[in-house]
Amino acid sequence: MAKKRQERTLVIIKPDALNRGLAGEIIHRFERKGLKIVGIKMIQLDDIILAEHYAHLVDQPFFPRIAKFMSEWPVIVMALEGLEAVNSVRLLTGETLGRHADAGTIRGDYSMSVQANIVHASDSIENARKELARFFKPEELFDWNCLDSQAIYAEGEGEEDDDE
Ligand code: IDP
Ligand code: MG
Repeated sequence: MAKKRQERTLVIIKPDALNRGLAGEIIHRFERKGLKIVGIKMIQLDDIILAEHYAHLVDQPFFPRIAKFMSEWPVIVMALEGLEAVNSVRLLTGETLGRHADAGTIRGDYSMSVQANIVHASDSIENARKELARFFKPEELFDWNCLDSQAIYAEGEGEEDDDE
């Protein structure tokens, strides 16, 4: 099997989570999993960045509602790092429609909605790279050595070919 590498991925804590006082719980879930926060800030999105970010949805009839929802309040953007972080964060996030998402996932535990579904998470390594560049300046992302990483991973994990 191919080498597993440290990846970075983008999470957006959406306005419904902020309005419901869930931001801390969401951040806590990612931290407890063992994902490393390498960037975090509050920003207000506008129509231009939302049209880019949701380019795959701009022609959908519900797009104006999403754009209004996502720009009416601030959001928290987060960059998370870990081995196979893109997939790991998607698994923690759960499927798009909150009321169908598996219990135990963030959307499954906190959302009943398709639009108000608590978080955005990048869906591929390529999109994570683009989305991180869209929302963070290089100097806002930090390379730091987390002391806990020796407990989170086995020695050498991710450095050698993994044949599981
Ligand atoms: P994802 O967030 O699970 O990756 P996408 O299909 O990329 O799902 O959609 C992006 C966001 O657009 C969703 O998280 C959701 O907030 C919103 N959205 C997707 N489909 C619908 C819909 O049918 N109605 C309203 N909002 C939607
Ligand atoms: Mg998506």
